[in-house]
Amino acid sequence: MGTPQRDVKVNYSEVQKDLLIEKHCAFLIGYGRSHNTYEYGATDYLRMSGIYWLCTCLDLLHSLKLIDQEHIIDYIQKCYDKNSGGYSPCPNHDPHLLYTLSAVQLLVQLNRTDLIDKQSLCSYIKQLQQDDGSFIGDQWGEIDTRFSFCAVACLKLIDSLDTIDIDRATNFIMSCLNFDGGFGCIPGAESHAGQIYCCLGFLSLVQRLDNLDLSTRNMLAWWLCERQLDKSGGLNGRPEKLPDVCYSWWVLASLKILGKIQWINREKLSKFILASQDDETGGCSDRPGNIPDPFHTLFGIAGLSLLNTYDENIIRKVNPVLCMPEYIIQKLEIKMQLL
Ligand code: GRG
Repeated sequence: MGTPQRDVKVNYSEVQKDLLIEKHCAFLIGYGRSHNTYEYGATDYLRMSGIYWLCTCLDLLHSLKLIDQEHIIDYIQKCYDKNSGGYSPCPNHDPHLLYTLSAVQLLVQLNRTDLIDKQSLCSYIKQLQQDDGSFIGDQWGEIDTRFSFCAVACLKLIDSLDTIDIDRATNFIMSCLNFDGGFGCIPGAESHAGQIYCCLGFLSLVQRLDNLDLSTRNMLAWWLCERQLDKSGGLNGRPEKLPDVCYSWWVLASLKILGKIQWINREKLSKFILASQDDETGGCSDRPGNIPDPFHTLFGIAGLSLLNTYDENIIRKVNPVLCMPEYIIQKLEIKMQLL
């Protein structure tokens, strides 16, 4: 008998089994409007990404038309820092690669790429690349494979990948590969499903997945499918951690890139995501019974999209690398590598 897994107990005979589309849309729209709550004030530092989670989820649910798009475009413009060429999470904060990607994704999604100053954006991203190929997120110098992903995702969306040194950037990503087949945030750091998504997404966007040999791909896919917990059916982000709905995205998208999504028990995971919906307020939380938020709502719905649990008329197909509706990626003819 193996070591017991850390897991949560879900009473599947009592939890929600239907997808609460209308409630989720109302939850997301309401979240964007509740400006005088404590949560709103306390989340300034990530607002641009919050708007991306909210809009992408609404778009996947065929409901982007329900929000005031002009208001969002106006907000993004206020977060543009013309001195650097990057975007900040909210006005008067410093620009950062994380929020620059969210801003670019939003402008692409809202069909307003005409507002992007491509040249300044490219030079902003270029000056964040270090000699070892890694990227710092902003002027304060933190290095993380998340930022490598953000850099290439932004550049890919504006068709300017040749701005940076791809060979060196790829070498840095490969230097973060661990003995277990996973990737961490810097060389030698513990494998984590979120970082694995960033590194595989990076390799997919620059079409260098061939850097991973067959045995590494299989070991990594095995590590990823071991994230599914027997009892709850939810996924965790690394061994000995509790399941969390957001890993339905980071793990599944990684498996999709590796061509191994069928290694997950689809039915059990769908049930876990549905059980994490709040049937009073709408929205999904990290695990059943907790408080919902737009982050877990997007990654729950996007996970269901990857699992093909629902027809495309209900949940649109999501692109597994950029986490944007597939119809947009196809319209832009953006090519990426999937195994
Ligand atoms: C376009 C979808 C998209 C993403 C942009 C920012 C980024 C690129 C990716 C983030 C990847 C990542 C690191 C996700 C993990 C997020 C998370 C829930 C971290 C929590 O980590 P811990 O250690 O939690 O607090 P665990 O679950 O390990 O206990």
